[in-house]
Amino acid sequence: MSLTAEAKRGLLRTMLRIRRVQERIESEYLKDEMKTPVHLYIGQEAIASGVCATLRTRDAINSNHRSHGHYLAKGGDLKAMMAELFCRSTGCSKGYGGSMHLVDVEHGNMGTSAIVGGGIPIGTGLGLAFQMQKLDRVSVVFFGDGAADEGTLYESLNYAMLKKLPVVYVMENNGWAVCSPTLTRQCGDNVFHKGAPDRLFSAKIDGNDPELVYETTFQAVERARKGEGPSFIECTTYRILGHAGCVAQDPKGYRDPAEIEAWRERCPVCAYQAKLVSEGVVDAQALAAAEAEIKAEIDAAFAFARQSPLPTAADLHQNLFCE
Ligand SMILES: Cc1ncc(C[n+]2csc(CCOP(=O)(O)OP(=O)(O)O)c2C)c(N)n1
Repeated sequence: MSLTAEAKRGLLRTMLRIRRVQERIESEYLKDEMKTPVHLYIGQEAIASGVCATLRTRDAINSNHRSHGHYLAKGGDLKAMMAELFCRSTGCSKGYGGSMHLVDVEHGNMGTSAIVGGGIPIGTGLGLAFQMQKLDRVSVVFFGDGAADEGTLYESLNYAMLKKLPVVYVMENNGWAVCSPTLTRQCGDNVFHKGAPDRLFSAKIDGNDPELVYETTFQAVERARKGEGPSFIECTTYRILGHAGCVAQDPKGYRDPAEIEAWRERCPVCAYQAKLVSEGVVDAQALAAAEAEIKAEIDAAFAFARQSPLPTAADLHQNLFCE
């Protein structure tokens, strides 16, 4: 499955847009206008971009606390996302959810859970619903290596394999869960790396390579659409910034600065940009135009969020579920 030049430009544009949005949030966070914790996605952009480029609007994704990249790559509206971070009633969750609860059902952003591992059974259930309703839709679940320590993954995978559900499990192994490195929590390679030829397609790939992420996910999604069951894709990557908040708020000290520097040098956005320039797929003029467009979009989204009304006290009684 080789990508066209247009598809490659699309991948780069998605990655660049996510990166610039994250940088702007980071730079404005200490103003304390966004009354929500934020978990930034800088360094992991190739995963959301590569995976979501294989999906149709009606396909579903389920994600976690670090969800800005997933939401945007799946077609979520930036204005509604920023309004949500500013806790405004125009937000994608009407200001009830904040950064960790982005929803946009129209584009298949079915929800995000701040409970680590919580989205995995929900995404599995969506796959079951699609199968039972005979819908040609695929469910993708994004989760971190920390969530892979949770029992929900194993229960969900077992059930998805048993029922051959159209679910793609995307584990983003960024090396850390808050301050704990992966290898102090997991004994080497996960058992699912071996897969099971007739029940589970499994791959461990470089999550900083957007084309590899695209190609691998494409296979998994095709398989799901044909009724051949679930897939497990582990993408190795790195969280460049702190676990939550902006740089100034990161406790530091738990990671070797040399490790961070080495991964900064492998920045997926810079590397892909350089690759596409060397292939003649983009040039400096096109890149400058994309940067200008993205900046204008971000300016407009921040202005929209700031000008939007806060929810009112009466809104507290809306959207409640009670029998
Ligand atoms: C069930 C549960 N346990 C603990 C937490 C606290 N917590 C929030 S994020 C996080 C780390 C998650 O790590 P990972 O899944 O690797 O995602 P990453 O933050 O690295 O993207 C933890 C432990 C939580 N929210 N839910």
